[in-house]
Amino acid sequence: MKIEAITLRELRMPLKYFFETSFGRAESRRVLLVTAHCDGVEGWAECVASDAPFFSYEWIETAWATIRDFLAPTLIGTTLKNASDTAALMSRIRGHNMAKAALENAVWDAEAKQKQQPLWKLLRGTLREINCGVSIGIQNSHEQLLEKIETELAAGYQRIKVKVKPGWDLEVLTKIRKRWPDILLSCDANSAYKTGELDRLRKFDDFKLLMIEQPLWDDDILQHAKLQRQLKTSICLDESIRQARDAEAAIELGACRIINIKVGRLGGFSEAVAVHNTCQQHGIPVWCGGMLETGIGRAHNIALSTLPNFRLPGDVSASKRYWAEDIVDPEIEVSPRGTISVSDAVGTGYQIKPDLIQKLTVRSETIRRRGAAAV
Ligand code: OSB
Ligand code: MG
Repeated sequence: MKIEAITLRELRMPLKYFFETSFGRAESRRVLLVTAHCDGVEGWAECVASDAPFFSYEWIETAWATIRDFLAPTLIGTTLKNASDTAALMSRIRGHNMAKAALENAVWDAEAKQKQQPLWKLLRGTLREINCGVSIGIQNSHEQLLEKIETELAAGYQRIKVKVKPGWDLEVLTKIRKRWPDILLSCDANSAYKTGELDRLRKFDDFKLLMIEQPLWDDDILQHAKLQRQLKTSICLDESIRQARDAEAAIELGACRIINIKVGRLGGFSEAVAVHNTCQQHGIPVWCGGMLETGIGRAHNIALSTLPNFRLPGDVSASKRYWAEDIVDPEIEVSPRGTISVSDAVGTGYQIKPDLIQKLTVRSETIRRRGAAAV
């Protein structure tokens, strides 16, 4: 498989409803799409870097520049046996996992199309139906959050995750549990707490949560291990796990009992599979996280979620929760049982909509063998 060129596109897409985490509110997304042109086949992927460096240091501009100036040039002109070979070629560039993931995943998509196989099979998935939960942001009022939860439960979602931060936590969780004593419920702090807040964090044990996701610093493992010993509630790590070695360290230190796998945060499908396998060997269940993706990233999350250790419902939910019109056909739909059935079609089973993508594109650039050329 020869990589001939890489196209970058930035789209602007308004979110149907704002999404607020402990680090701020998003009303729209700048979406970075990557196309790998390989032997007449086009592989597509989405870079999950956000509009601002809050979730991690990466954001749209660093991803674009790093792909254009460093990552794409290491791949263009090379002939690969498998998509997973891209990871070694890009390893000289330190960090920038979301940028790397977009390239690697675009090549996986191309490989699946070239081999006329479903992507999930190429990834050695086994599950034919994946279990879905939702992540619900911080709202303007407690009542608004309760209403949202009611809507999502009625739609069939199997697990509700709410975002928390100091001041939007114990009181609202009390109200949720009072109304729904038995639902599968978890929370995500996105690093909003410090070790000095142990008394507050211990109160989370009253809510029978499936997990508390990333309570402490985004780059920490040791303090999470100390905290896990003080809590009954299972800690799940998201931001802290950037590669399989981090998962190994976290498991060995007892920093978490569950791990969230995000293919963008981990630098691509091959490292995501490695984290999955490490967790499986140690009896740690994983689930697939989300980054407010369009259908392109969402379709990749679905393929990954077919691996057997994805034992908990993921943040993989329907297109219509985020977008007035998604950029794939069919849109991602969730059954009334809160599941997505995985297609046997070649690639992801979701086709891109070129006209809509063209309409939403605000800039694009194709990188070829000799330097970059604007399109
Ligand atoms: O921490 O899981 C997170 C969205 C943006 C950044 C970080 C996170 C999230 C979510 C949304 O929780 C999950 C989704 O895509 O539905
Ligand atoms: Mg998270």
